[in-house]
Amino acid sequence: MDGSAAVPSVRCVCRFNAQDADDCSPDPCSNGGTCADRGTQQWECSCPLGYTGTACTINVDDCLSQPCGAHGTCTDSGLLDYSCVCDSGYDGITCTDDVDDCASGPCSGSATCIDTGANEFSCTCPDGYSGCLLYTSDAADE
Ligand SMILES: [Ca+2]
Ligand SMILES: [Ca+2]
Ligand SMILES: [Ca+2]
Repeated sequence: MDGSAAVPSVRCVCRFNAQDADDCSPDPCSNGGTCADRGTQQWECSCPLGYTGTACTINVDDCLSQPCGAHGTCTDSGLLDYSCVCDSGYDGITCTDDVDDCASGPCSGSATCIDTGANEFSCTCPDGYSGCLLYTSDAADE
């Protein structure tokens, strides 16, 4: 005789709350982001282009990729847009165009102008001429 009463077999079945709350209601995503419920108090926003952050509240810095290059200053101008202010001597949407410093005809009539860089040009005299050079970029304002 072992003295013990028969112990009923007990099985405890634990369950997670099957009714996991909908973490997308109310919608935590801003600016048109799409919410996905990822479990218990977890959610994920898929942000539209131009926005980032866990709730899509951050306006992406459109200057991060340095779209204005080495010769421009970029300003984020809103959603998926930026503007470039070019350094002196450069032009174009992305400031990659070296301004033609000979366009204004800075050399005297018989001299040939050569654009030598940003805000730089030089005038060369044709063979046989001397003293034709009237202006240089040093003398010209700008
Ligand atoms: Ca949930
Ligand atoms: Ca932006
Ligand atoms: Ca130039």
